[in-house]
Amino acid sequence: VLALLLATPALASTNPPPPRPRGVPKSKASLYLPSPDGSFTCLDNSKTIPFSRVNDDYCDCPDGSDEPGTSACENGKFHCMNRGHVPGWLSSSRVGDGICDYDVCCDGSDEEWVFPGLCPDRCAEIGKAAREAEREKRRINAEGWAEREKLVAEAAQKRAEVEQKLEEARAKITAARHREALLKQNLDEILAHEATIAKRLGSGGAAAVAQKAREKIARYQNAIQSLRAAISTQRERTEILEGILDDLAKGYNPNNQDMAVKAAVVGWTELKAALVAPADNTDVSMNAAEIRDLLEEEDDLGDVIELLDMREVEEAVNLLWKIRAYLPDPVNQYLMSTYNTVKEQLQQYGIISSPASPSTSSQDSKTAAEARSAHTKASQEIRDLSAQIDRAQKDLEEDFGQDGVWRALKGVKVEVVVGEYTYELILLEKATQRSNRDSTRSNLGSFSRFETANNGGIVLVYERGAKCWNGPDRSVKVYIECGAGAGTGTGKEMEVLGVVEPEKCEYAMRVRGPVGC
Ligand code: MAN
Repeated sequence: VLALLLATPALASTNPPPPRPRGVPKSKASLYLPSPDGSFTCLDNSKTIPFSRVNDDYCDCPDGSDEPGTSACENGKFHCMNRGHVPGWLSSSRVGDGICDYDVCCDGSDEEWVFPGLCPDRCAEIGKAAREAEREKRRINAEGWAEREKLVAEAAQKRAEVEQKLEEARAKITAARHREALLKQNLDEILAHEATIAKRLGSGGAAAVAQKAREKIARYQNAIQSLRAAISTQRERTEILEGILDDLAKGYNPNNQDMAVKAAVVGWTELKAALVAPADNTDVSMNAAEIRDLLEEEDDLGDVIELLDMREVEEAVNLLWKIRAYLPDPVNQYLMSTYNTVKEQLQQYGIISSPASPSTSSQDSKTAAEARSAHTKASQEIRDLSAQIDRAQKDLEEDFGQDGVWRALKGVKVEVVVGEYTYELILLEKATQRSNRDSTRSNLGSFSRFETANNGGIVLVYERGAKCWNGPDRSVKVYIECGAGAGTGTGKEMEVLGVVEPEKCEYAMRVRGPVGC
């Protein structure tokens, strides 16, 4: 017995291994050896049965392990070796049912024991095709990965551009805020200044100021009048004296040797030669002291003149409105109706524009209007820059997937015709279904998020599309697969492999592109 025991290992190495029950892989062969007492223990250790009941077409073990090669156990699994291809596991129900399950058991072993010859071994051919498909898949993957790198670089470039724009906008907004503050201050100063003038005109009474101006003008006129009279008297006197001197120069006797007369004649002759004849209309300078007094007098005339200078036609109208406050009612009514009629006619003929621009206060003078417009522009610039900053910040916070690669594809359009519809996918934005018959469009939803598919792939989820009649809002799940993409034009990076509608108004799309790698 001892010798026999010692010899056993040697025997085992030379003898062929004991036959495995049908449907058991080599890796589990040791579990299907009869025990010394000829029994078999279910693989879940729940039961021990006589070994003869393995593969007897009756299910004993709760885990189905006693029937690896028959269809007796519901939860059993049949192993096929598939030499020349990869081994497969077929669920027991498909064993010995008269159907060749080449998709799992290319060697036909699932039927061989019941229907010998029904399913000849096709593993050589199926294995070769599978290996070719695998090679093709790897090639597509490699291509996809290479393209993906380019997309990642493109996405990084785009991100850098957004960051730069953000930085620029931030720098600009600081300067713009400063400018806006200065323009606001300028506008406020102008408005305050004009308000003071208007108030002075208002409280003192425009009529009173006008009266003052009239009085002042009358005083100027009187002053000029009296100066003119004085000048005229002086001129007459001068003419008489010049006549006397001329007579003396012509009629005197030089032989008399009267030195006084001679000196007078010589002096006059020289002076006359040097004098320029006065123009008739020259107003000789006014009484300087009187004019200075008039100008230095403290009053509102300067303000009136300033105001009239500042305000052009419209402003003159504004002034008119202020004056209206001091006019008696009947005059006011007449003025109003005339004003309105003229205004309407002018508008009708397009001579003046009808509605006042909302940003300009109708009370603004030209200077104030310009200051207000400059300030409004500066405020608008701040709003624009602020919107730019918001957009850039939001963009930088957005989820663009791993390496931010999707940034390169946001907004890219991918289209495919399937049956009676054309499906249009705007990556990370929206999806549409268009009828090829009448071009009516259904909104299939807006991009809401990334999801991970069961196989680990990326899924784009589009939701809240047009409501389906008697159904949900339309939505699409886009399953992305790895590959270079073979589309053309925009979206050439992506290729739509198929669109289905597994549930009413719930669509599933398969798209291949580098972003799926
Ligand atoms: C349209 C399309 C279809 C959808 C039906 C539901 O015809 O959007 O895809 O199934 O509406 O009524």
